[in-house]
Formats: sequence, structure tokens, C-alpha cells
Amino acid sequence: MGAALARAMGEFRVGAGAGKREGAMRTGRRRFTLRLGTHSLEFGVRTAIMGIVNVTPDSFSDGGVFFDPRAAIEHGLRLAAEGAAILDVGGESSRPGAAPVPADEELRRVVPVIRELAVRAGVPVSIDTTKSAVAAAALAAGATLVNDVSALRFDPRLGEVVARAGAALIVMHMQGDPRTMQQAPHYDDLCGEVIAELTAGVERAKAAGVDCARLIVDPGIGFGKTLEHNLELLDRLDELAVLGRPILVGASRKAFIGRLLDLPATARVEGTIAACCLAAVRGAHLVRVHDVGAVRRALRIADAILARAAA
Ligand code: PMM
Repeated sequence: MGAALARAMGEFRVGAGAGKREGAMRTGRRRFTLRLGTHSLEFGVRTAIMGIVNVTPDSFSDGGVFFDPRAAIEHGLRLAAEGAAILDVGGESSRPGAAPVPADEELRRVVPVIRELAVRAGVPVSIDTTKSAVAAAALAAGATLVNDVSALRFDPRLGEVVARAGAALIVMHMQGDPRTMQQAPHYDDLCGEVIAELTAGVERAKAAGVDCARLIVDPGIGFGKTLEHNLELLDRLDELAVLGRPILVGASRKAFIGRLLDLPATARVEGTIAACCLAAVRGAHLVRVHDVGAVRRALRIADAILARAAA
């Protein structure tokens, strides 16, 4: 991995592993343009924000609050007004131990919300699902991005659905599945394994016909990871640049922040901001958050410092 990684990193100066970092990234993130339907997103100058719209009764962070479609639509419109570049709509909680939701119930939750946000929000809409049937209906309703936390491991038809629609795809790393992932996460080589499994996800997407230029990768903070794993992945995020795709980080309100601060999910905004700013410094192009306005204000400052450092 060492030499290939160093070559692929190009402008980035990093060490080969934890504790070997030669210096923080100084010269900026690689730039990408991603077309999502009629929208074109620029990644790598300002950190883009994906606002979370959970239409679920049981998400760990906001379960039940936006379960009513009207409330979810209003919430999505508010997040877009606060500066979200993408709205991510989900109808199945992926919190540890969550019970699976049948496809028809998931569809019933998300389709009306997506249909309206795709017309009214003025930003692209993403569907957070692992199921091909849900993705197909969401794409038909106006979504242009599929956020698959299983990296095409759970539903063999999902890649084809994305490819046929010409949609974009988020390939996220998870060890195991949501029911069992937090029981005993273990890695011999955390970053090496995450990169290898994301590479396998990218290959599955390409084999299904998804255009590589439409992929985003995500290390899956909190998905089969301990507190220490999450901290190390955030600190070594720049190593994911080897994948050659925009990097998404989802740290918002997650349990590792709660563990460090001893605070409930709704009181983790400062911890979320710290994680997002550090992720931006380490190369994140996009952050997936609940508190869009607060994170956007903080990232404006982080991005200004980074832009100056890169000039
Ligand atoms: N986290 C959650 C759900 N979906 N998708 C991606 N790509 N990355 C994440 O980190 C992620 C995700 C869990 O958080 P939530 O229940 O608050 O939505």
C-alpha cells in the first residue's frame, strides 16, 4: 500500500500509518465536479453540506420528529435554506440494532417527501437506502443520488438501478450489518481494511455499470467502529484520497461524540462542528449533518483558513 498510496496522494503529504504522519495536509483537497440531474456540484473548495431528513420513528438522533411527511418536507426546505447542497432522505434507521423496515413501508415514508423536495428545495435530493425497489421509486420521484450504507453488499440489484437511472452513488464502509455491527468491531489494519473494502464497493458499482465519475466514498463513521476507530479514521481521512473520489463524512451527533461529551444526541452540535471542521482539514469534500446552519457557519471559517493555506 505504502508507495502506491504515496503516489496516488500526489499533492498530499502523509505518512504511511498512524503515528507516522509527516505533516498535516497543507495544499488542499482535490477538486471534483459532480452532476446530479440538472445540478452541478463543485467539491474541494468549500466543504459541501448534505442535510439529513430522516422520515423514521426510530433514528438515534431525531427519530420520530419528522415522521410526518409534512414535517419532513418543511424540515428539508429549512435545511436547504440554511445552506445544504444536498438533502438526504431516509426511511429506515441504520442505528445499531435497528429492526429492518420492509420495502413497501420504506417507500411509503420517503416517496412523497422526495417528490416534493425535488421540486421545491432547489438542491439535489438523495435517497438513503440499501434496497433496489426503494431506490428505483425514489429516483423516479426525483432523487438523483443513492446513499447506500452497504456499499452494494445487501441488494445485488441496487447497482443496476443506479446505473440505469444515470444517478450518482455513495459507497459507504460498514463492518457487518446494523443489527450486529457494534457488538465487537475489530480491525488488524483499520485504514487499510476500510480502503480495501471501499475499493471493492467501487468495483461492484463499476461492474453494475455505474459511471466511476458518479461515485462518492464514505468511511462510515459509527458503522462497525469503536470510539477509537472513529477517531483514527477522522484523523487519517486524507489516506482515503487514494480512492480518487470525493469523500463524505457522517459524524453528526454520533455516539462517539456523546461518549466524549456525555451528552444526548440533540446536544452534540459543538462536537459535530469540531468533527466536521477536522474532517475538512483532513480532506472531506462533503459532510452529512443534522445541524446545517451551525455547521455551515463553522465550515466557512475552516474553509477560509484552508483556502489561504492552499493559495
Ligand atoms: N450515517 C447514518 C445514516 N446514513 N449515510 C452515510 N453515507 N454516512 C453516514 O455516516 C450515515 C449515513 C446514521 O445517522 P442518522 O441515523 O442520524 O441518519
